[in-house]
Amino acid sequence: MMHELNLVSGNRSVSAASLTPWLLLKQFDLPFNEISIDLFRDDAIEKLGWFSPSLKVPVLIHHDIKVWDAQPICEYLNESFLEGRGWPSHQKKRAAARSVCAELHGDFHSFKQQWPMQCHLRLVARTDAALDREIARLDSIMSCCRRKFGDGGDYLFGKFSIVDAFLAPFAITLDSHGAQLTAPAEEYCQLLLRNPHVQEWLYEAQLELNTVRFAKAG
Ligand SMILES: N[C@@H](CCC(=O)N[C@@H](CS)C(=O)NCC(=O)O)C(=O)O
Repeated sequence: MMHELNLVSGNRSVSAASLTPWLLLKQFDLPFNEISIDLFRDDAIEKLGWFSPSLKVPVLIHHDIKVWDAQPICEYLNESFLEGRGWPSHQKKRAAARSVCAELHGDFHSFKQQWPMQCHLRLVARTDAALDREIARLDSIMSCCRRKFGDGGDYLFGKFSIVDAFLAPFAITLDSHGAQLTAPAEEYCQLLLRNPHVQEWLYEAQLELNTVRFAKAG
């Protein structure tokens, strides 16, 4: 069926940025078509060029409107389809949720560079001082926000919000590397990993990896 929202996304196994808006769409039950680009193929750049001004995914296409980059895509969905429900309703929580999202999106350079998301791979938890600091900051974001703002539900600010969609790829990666977290942070990561849509993403990532392995073996 054709829907008015189209999400251009990358591979399930590696495209952390695609997971965020995909999870928001799924969690809020917004129907959408998905255009998947295999970033490992030689023609990826050509295909990205058809859809994406930045030559990166994700891109959201809504009629003649194009939004690229996970953060503005989530904002666009929030204002156009969710009547603000993408963020916590309480102003204090909303301010903190927006700040955490900006930090997750713009910072954590060592984490993103040294531990890129690779679903289903069990990886060695090698770190350096910069990465250790960023893991500690992630832990403190998760445990402090749960403690201070987590009333009304099990997600970071109680009910599911955009910030949880941003933390999902971090949770997958922390888990893949067996990172040692405090109990509240670990509990929150495991909740994200058990989310049925995250499970669906991980299942499809596994299928994708099996297809690659099968093709290589053949
Ligand atoms: N800040 C951007 C990052 C987008 C990004 O880095 N996308 C990667 C995939 S996760 C990409 O499209 N890479 C293009 C390539 O590998 O050719 C966002 O959040 O949307």
